[in-house]
Amino acid sequence: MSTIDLQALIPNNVNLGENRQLQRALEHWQPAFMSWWDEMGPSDFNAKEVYLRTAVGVDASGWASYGYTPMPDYRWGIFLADQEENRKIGFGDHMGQDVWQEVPGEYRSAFRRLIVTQGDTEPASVEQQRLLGHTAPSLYDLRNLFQVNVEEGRHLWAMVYLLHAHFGRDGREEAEELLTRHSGDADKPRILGTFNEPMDNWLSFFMFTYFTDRDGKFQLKSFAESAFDPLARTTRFMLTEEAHHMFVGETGIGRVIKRTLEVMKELDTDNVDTLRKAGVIDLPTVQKFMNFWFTSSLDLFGSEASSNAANYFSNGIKGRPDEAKFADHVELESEMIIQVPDGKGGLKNETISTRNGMNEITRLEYVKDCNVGVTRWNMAIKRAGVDFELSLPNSRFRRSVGVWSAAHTDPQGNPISEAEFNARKDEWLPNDADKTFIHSLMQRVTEPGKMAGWIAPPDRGINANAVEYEYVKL
Ligand code: BYC
Repeated sequence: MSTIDLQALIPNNVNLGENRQLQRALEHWQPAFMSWWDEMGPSDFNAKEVYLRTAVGVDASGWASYGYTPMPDYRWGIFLADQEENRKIGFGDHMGQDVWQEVPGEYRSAFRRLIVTQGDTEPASVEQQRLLGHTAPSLYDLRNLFQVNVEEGRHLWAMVYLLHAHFGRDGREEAEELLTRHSGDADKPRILGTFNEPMDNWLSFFMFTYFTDRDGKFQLKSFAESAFDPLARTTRFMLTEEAHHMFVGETGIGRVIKRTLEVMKELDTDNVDTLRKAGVIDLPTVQKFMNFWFTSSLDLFGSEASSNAANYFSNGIKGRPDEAKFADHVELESEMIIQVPDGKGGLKNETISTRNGMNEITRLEYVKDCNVGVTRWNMAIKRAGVDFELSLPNSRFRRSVGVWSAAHTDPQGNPISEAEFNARKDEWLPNDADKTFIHSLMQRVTEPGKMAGWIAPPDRGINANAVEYEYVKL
């Protein structure tokens, strides 16, 4: 087991104290991170005590401690999952060889690019969520928002550690750049599309933590297979924290639906205007927000056919999530079929090499996982006797990256003209009226245990505390 130094300026289990140069470089980056947190992190809550979980180790049975902390005092640390003895590369052309403790020169720029892309999303999400604290529907939700925020900050630390420890001067420069690009900035935006989308309401926050954090889960799982062992160990531990973020999304959407169903029953109606007047979010609007955030997150997997993805796989840089469950870990000759536009307003099958299709394989796994929550929400709707079913749109719908980015389809994935898409998009995606309505609901609730009218209370509190617990001392 690795030794954990919690007293150090930067808590860590990587023996940072024994590498003075690296320690100094990271201690130099730390004040820049703190300034970024002050300027771009949760607005106006830095002095408040928040009931937070802090990572203090990597032992599955007890890796976190809970207590009140002002967010700037959160102990952002560097934690890697324990090293596996004799770990071998599990896929690609180097299959069966020893994993690497240092980055091979020929793959340096690919690794750097991927670690920077991953690192960029972490602070981006904190920036997107910066103002949400002002309209939290309860103290419980406010605390969960801040928990997610500090942990995304820790995930940034995780990537910055790799950049500093393994990429020399250009790694240090990239680490600085991670604090200078900003979500939605016209001149220096974040790298990936979804992380520049504005997020000014809690329905979007729950959709983001359900759909976009789940992309994080699948990308981190792919890195957890990497032949570069420090990256694999770093991401394996990040996945432990990530689970709570998706829980926030799944239960958040579930509670919105539950509250709507209660009011539908009380008023005996499914009329959208009546429900909106009663202050709850009608199910068609939930569907529209789902359509938006799900499709945006689909783009994060990259193009269906990607030579980048093939190289990452062949070279052992990035595997498939849960690589062990696939039968063939080399995929040298194998092929798969994807659907592409036929150029005549329809679609056709195209055969590509499996290696080129790695992004699509990961995306398909992701869609399956997204459907688990949808099934659960639909069960609640059915139990309430309401005739409505939520569904994920087809993965050809509203794509900005990949083979479908130049085409238009309806949510079922049938190709349609651009004119038809534009004429009907208000039925499928949040329109101005929907957004204005959702905004009108965003009123802050600060009394412990009380919830805004549009969301049901959670089934239980955090860490065996009551829902009424004072999760943030305002
Ligand atoms: N937006 O060959 P392709 C998370 C670019 S979320 C804008 O298909 P590739 C989190 C692409 O960079 C997980 N651009 O791409 C969640 C490439 O550009 P260049 C984040 C995009 O390389 C919530 C070009 O299009 N982690 O952790 O096969 C809160 C051609 O694309 C987008 C990662 O993403 C896009 N959506 O695959 C907090 C893992 N998609 O080089 C955190 C690291 C693609 O031609 N990244 N492009 O200029 C990767 O593994 C890969 O870069 C991608 C793309 C899977 C994203």
